[in-house]
Amino acid sequence: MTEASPAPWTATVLTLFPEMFPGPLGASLPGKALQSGLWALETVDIRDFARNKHRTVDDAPFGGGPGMVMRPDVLAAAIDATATGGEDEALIYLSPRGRPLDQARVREMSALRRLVLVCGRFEGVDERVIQARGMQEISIGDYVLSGGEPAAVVLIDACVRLLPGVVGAPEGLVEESFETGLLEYPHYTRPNPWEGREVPEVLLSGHHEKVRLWRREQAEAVTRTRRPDLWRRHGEAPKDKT
Ligand code: 4FV
Repeated sequence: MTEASPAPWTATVLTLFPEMFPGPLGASLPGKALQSGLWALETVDIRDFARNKHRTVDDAPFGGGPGMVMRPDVLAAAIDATATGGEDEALIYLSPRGRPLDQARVREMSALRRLVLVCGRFEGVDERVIQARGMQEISIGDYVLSGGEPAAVVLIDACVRLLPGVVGAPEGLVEESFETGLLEYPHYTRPNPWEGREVPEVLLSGHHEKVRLWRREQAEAVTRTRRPDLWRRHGEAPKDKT
């Protein structure tokens, strides 16, 4: 009697628009990995937990103001039917008020067993359910989306590509942007020249150490100019990390 293989890394999305999934996650790298069972995607329709015959999931904001707010009771019922609260599981609410998403956080979440992702709509969700259920708020950027679903797709895509067996060349994962705390060096391929533009000579030299050093200099230069915040953090990082 073969014991069942453990469930793969799973993303469970609580949304009012389950038809939005898998969407982009069903194509290319995440799509192939989904087909071959390297990860799993579940959707839960929050409206299935509405309590009245009109299946209402939102209501007017206390204190007045524009728009609507997602009801705490309906969302809590959906969360309670889905989340296990296990320590290898994270309950996340995507929101502009959240902690900015970065590669370190992505790495942590790709190492868990399961993510339960709550996608808000309207003006957002009632604050009490965020507190009562201990949701971790994560933001993908300082702008306002029409819903949390696109943010959930971004987060899941970033995690899935770090899962074992998903990317063909895992060595490529270690030297990419943010893994080294730096932005990535520039890339070139054929044709050379292109529109009269030459590829940097060193990349044609076959001298691996010279290439590695040039790429290093390029990564530092572009980080210094475009992301002084990252460059400062990089400067503070313990030397062996760099
Ligand atoms: C968002 C973000 C975001 C706010 C109101 C959904 C929208 C609507 N989520 N990073 N930026 N969410 O704009 O994660 O409910």
